[in-house]
Amino acid sequence: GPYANEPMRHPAMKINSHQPFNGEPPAELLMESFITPNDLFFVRNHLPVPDLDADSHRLELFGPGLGEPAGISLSIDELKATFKEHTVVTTIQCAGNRRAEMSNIKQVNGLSWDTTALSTAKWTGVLLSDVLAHYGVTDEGDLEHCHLEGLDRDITGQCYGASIPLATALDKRKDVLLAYAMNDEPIPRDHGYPLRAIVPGTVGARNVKFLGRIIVSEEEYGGFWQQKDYRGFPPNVDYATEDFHRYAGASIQELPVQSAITEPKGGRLWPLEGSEEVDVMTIKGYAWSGGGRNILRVDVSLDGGATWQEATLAPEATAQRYNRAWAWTPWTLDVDIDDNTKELNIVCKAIDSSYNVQPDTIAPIWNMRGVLNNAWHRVHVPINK
Ligand code: MTE
Ligand code: MO
Repeated sequence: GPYANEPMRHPAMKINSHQPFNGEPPAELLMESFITPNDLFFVRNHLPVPDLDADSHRLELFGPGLGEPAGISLSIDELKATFKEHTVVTTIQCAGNRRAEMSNIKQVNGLSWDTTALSTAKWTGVLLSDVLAHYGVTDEGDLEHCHLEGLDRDITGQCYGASIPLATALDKRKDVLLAYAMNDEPIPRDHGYPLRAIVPGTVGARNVKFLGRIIVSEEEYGGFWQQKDYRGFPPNVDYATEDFHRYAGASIQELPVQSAITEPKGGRLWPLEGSEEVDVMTIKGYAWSGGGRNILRVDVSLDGGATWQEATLAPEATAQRYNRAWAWTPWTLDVDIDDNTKELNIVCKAIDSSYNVQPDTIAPIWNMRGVLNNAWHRVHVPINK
């Protein structure tokens, strides 16, 4: 069948679907390093993983300026030979990250991701802005969109594809990459071998893997995942009232500010059996915002949001340039646990460089697709000392 030739996966991945393969790493392993090892990077596939070859791979470009109507065709070696190499450390987050919590409010449609449908890698490739500038592509006139098409296909031949604003593609400070390496290795098959679009600060869905075609256009990409999925819906629209034509909200591009607690785990007695340290709890988590917006602060509450303390932010994160903070911000907070503490209601919320804040509850941002859950993350931890 179509899934006969899938790559090997790390046995620790929590599998949300087998065919296509979708998995997220255990939170404790994910938080062990700023850069996620390739085999622990979450995987979100809509289709079977194609069997491609870097040596014979061609990237085709179409649209005004790009050799219309025949287009331009480039090998990966030609890309490397013609354009300057560029490296970006960026976090990719799926729009469905933290969907499981949203489905507790009311049923949603989609994979049940916990808090780790995001990962961080160092990507190397060439800047899409350099490639487009080389051929004289500008966003003058009515050109507004840049389509990115993958070479993974369903049984009817339909491929995965998406589009980003042409303004994003053209802006060299947005660091959009045509990447051929992930953490200094050829990109693993699950993550887009041999070529992938990296669109920092933008929802995972637009970071098109197995990249085969780029089309500059007046129109947004017409494919299913651009038109019918990865769009926002209001909380009053559910599958009973759904009308895609009327309610097709704008496509999701740059993501909102996000944070989550990764340790301790909610509902599990603390300290864990066999722990030596019973007086200090180290709370760990991550924060991240779209559009390159830096994380200015992470506030943590132990009492459900009544009082707050400031978490310590990872230095690799705070060193990122202003509004080019493509990578996440891991954070920690050590708290003293005295013998009278019977439980903690831990909450976190992050503030980004636009002073955007996270909504305190999920219900007002509930949507039938279960995307964009960035409400305060809450874990209840019973204490047993
Ligand atoms: N690109 C292709 N060609 N096919 C896909 O299924 N999934 C998208 C995006 N790019 C997808 C794709 C989605 S929804 C996400 S969240 C990211 O890839 C996930 O990237 P990863 O699997 O490397 O974590
Ligand atoms: Mo996604």
